[in-house]
Amino acid sequence: MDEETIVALATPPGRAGIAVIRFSGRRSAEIVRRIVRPLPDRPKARHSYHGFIHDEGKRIDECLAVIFRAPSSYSGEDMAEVSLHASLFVVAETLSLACRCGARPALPGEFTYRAFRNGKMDLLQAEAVNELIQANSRAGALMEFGNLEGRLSRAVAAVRSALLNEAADVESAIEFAEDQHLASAGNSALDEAAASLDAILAASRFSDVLSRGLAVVIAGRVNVGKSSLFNALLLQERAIVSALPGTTRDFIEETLHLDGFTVRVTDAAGIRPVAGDDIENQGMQRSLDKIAGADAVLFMMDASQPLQENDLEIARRLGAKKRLLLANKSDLADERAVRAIRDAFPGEDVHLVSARNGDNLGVVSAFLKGLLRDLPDVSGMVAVNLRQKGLLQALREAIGRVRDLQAQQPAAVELVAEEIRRALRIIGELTGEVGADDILRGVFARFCIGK
Ligand SMILES: Nc1nc2c(ncn2[C@@H]2O[C@H](COP(=O)(O)OP(=O)(O)OP(=O)(O)O)[C@@H](O)[C@H]2O)c(=O)[nH]1
Ligand SMILES: [Mg+2]
Repeated sequence: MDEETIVALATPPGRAGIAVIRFSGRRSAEIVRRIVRPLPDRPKARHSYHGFIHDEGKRIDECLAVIFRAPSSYSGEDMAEVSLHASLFVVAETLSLACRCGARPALPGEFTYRAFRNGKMDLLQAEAVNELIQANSRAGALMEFGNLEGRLSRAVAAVRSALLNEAADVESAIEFAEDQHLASAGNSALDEAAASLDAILAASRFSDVLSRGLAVVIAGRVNVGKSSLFNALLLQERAIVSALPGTTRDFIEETLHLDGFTVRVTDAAGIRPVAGDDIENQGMQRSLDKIAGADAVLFMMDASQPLQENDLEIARRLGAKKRLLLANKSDLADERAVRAIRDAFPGEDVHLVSARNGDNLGVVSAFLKGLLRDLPDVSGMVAVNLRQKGLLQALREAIGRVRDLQAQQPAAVELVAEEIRRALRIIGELTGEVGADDILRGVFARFCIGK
């Protein structure tokens, strides 16, 4: 398959200043020379040539072309990049022209897959390319770039070398029947490996938050002003606000960027015990689901009206979620209502705000920033995705079994050797050295086309 030359748009489809069309494979330069003129017979590598895209003798756009020669390219193969105007029509025409000249449209992730096959990067680094593109926070992006530069690969390589050393000792113990030697051998390297895996796994909880962003839901009974707060946070009239209870029927989700993090804010349908109709009921169920999946809740009550049993019922449903208590409509605040709210939440701060006027809404951004500050400093952490996490856990367990078996008297050397081989196989799966094709396909299918 690597014999074929592939082509794809590497920039997002749409109208923009420029678009980049990328080629990989032996015929890259030849195909580009047929499309882009003038180009010399043997273009210099990594040199930017100015020219025009020609379709059957007609110039259709002006462009810059760069040729790369194997192995000094992203994929490790001969490659080319053509930058042209990001016009939907010119890009489509250039791609079809490239295909008529012998290129084939690339599959998702195929450029990176080739880089992996050609040894430019291991599977962990290839995955980091995609995770970096998808990262939803500055910190997450930095962690992924760390992996692209080999941070996770190096951590795994250290575990591998500890295992290989151990394997050598075990083999010689088997050969010379020296059980004692094995049992007494210091195993600090394996213990260090286990500790480093523990640290990576402990941090993986946070890499999850970093990659998907922090999820925050605005919850409360109908008509308290949830959508008004949502709009105020987004600085736009996104959700419909009205005096009619039950205005918001489905949830609306938007993202905010705060201190380099993505916060996904959800405006949920108001929750009330006897719902107006089936649509509203479904909306309420979705609200409850959203609350269950949230990292924190902005719980809103109405300072202008007596506290209702329903308010308390919803508060109970929040369980142990991190929450900010808001008493909205401070401009119409009723003293007794506010006192009742405060009494209902002893030991917790209740903030009087006005979503409509913007009064005191600073407490909301302070709360969100507080949540982000609670995240640990990630600069020293290693990002892991779900696939990697499962394998790292299995690896950690295998090392635990090795240590347990070694502690037995007499040490079960054959079993230890078997367990070490198992651990090494897991490492091979992590880095992609042993990989069933479907695992590889699954990993690269998550990429976008052109990467
Ligand atoms: N006086 C005053 N009215 C407000 C304030 N915030 C919201 N309102 C009004 O309260 C009514 C309900 O506001 P929404 O934001 O639609 O309330 P909601 O909680 O999203 O309502 P549902 O979607 O029906 O659950 C509207 O008439 C708003 O203008 C406020 O701070 N002060
Ligand atoms: Mg609403």
